[in-house]
Amino acid sequence: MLTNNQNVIKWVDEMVALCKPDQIVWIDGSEEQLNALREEAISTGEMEKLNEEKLPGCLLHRTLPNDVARVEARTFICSRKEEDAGPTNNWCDPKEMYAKLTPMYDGVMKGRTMYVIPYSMGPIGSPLAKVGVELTDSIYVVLNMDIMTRMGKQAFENLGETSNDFVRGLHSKANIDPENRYIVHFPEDNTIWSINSAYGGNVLLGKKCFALRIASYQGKNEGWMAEHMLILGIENPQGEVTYISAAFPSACGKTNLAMLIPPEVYQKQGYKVWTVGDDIAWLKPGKDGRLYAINPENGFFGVAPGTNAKSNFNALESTKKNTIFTNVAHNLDDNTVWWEGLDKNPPEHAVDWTGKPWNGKTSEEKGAHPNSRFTAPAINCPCISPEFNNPEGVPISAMIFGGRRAKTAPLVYQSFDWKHGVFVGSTMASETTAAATGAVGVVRRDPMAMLPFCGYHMGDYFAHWLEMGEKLGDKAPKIFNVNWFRTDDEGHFIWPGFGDNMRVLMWIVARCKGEADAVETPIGYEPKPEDINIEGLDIDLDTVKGLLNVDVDLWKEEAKGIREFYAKFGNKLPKELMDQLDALEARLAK
Ligand code: OXD
Ligand code: MN
Repeated sequence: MLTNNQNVIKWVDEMVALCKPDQIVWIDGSEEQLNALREEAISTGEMEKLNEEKLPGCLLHRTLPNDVARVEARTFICSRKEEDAGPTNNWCDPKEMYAKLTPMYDGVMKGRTMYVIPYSMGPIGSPLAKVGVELTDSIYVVLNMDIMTRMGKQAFENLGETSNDFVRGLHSKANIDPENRYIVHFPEDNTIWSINSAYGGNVLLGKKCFALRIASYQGKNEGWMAEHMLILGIENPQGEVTYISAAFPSACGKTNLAMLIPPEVYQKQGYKVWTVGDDIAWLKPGKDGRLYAINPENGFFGVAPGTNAKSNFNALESTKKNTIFTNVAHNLDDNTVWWEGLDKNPPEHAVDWTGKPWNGKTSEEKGAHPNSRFTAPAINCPCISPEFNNPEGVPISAMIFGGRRAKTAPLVYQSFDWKHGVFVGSTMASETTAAATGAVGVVRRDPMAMLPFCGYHMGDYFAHWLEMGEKLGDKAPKIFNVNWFRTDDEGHFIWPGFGDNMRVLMWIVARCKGEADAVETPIGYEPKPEDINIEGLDIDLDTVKGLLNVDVDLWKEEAKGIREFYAKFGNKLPKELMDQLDALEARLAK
């Protein structure tokens, strides 16, 4: 046992009595213990050791084909009152859910070892950090949690001997039975139960389950925010850094933006970009009244396909050592890994993500699953921020929302004020692409990119955003919306994206510093086209004008769509947001 905290000990005892493992191993986080677990996982075939020269310390793992992604349909928020979960979450009465799951956990770890993982979300000792304990029967989970969190004894030291403020996570692979797979949150009990999955997003309970679903609920009660946001810093040639956080729905390039490489025009002048986080931000007002953010995670759980030296050099570099690869192709020629979009040279002698022999030169099938992942330590990232471990976090000057919109949303606009910014975030949307199943071009609303991750009623969540704005007053970050994905009539992206997105961020930074003008439109403030720097790009000023165009007819349709969406929230929708919608419609009608 690594702690004298009776709350922890009592709960672990109860869960042991329920799951009946053969053995209990408390994870202290020492390299010695972790190495023994790596060896054990390699010896049983759970993990494969990769080329020690090319990928030192790296491991490969495959999950079952029925277990490759988060399962939103089987994810529950079990608050006591149904209305506290709201219309966007699956809900079940907590008593009923405990009664249903308890028999499934009964004896589930017979013949297995239970690992007790203490971890901190956020730097140890940070006033913004929180402790969790995950019980699991999976070595894969232990090794991933080691990368993604501050794991081990130190987390218990942070908790202290008497505190009860830790998140209780119980995970069992059980039989990886998709019919009995459950990812369940009991926000009022600080508890997460996950069963019958071994896929990262469902089982690394510190990430989406704790750091977003449970933490968003805690943040509402405790006066802070847990958001699905990347955090980056832009350093100017004078050495001043401006921090920005940004929320995009899954698969809209958060990791790419977080790690962007400045275009040459800015590099020449001495600008730098620093990554603080690529997925989750915890934000709290600091002593000076500004909003400070930490990245509660300690690594990146990134999507592998499409990651290459051009699309995201820094992410690729991050995966060169001490990384776990899940569901990518295994190159047997040199015992390395490959995924679609890595390079134009797929291996001929390989094993695909399902474990079958695979020839990348001739096969029609994909070598890596589209949701295959790398779990990479943040310290591997060449542009990791020097403030990454700062317990106080970094002050946020701007918050950005965005999604994939072919025509409606312009390249960038700024909200009129915080309230209007909350409106913009609450109406965030993406259009489905051909990559997803179902119809193309359908608008999916995903407020603040939190639709699958908000642990309580989204109407209350919007109200919490509005309250935070009241509290922050004129120190509140400025709120912007971006859209990298406008297309021309042939469906081609107009804006180059990737590193060139920095050109848009530079206008945002200038706005925060009061150094750039803006034009007022019915939807918000826009840059003058000439204020977007296009030096060295293949596009001209007219193209920028086009990218900034606000099509009033499309926006009238958009407003109708928002009204329909808002109806879902009933009387929990803050009146301020309905007022914002009315005001938008009035401006469009002028
Ligand atoms: C993720 C997601 O894995 O948002 O980060 O789905
Ligand atoms: Mn995410």
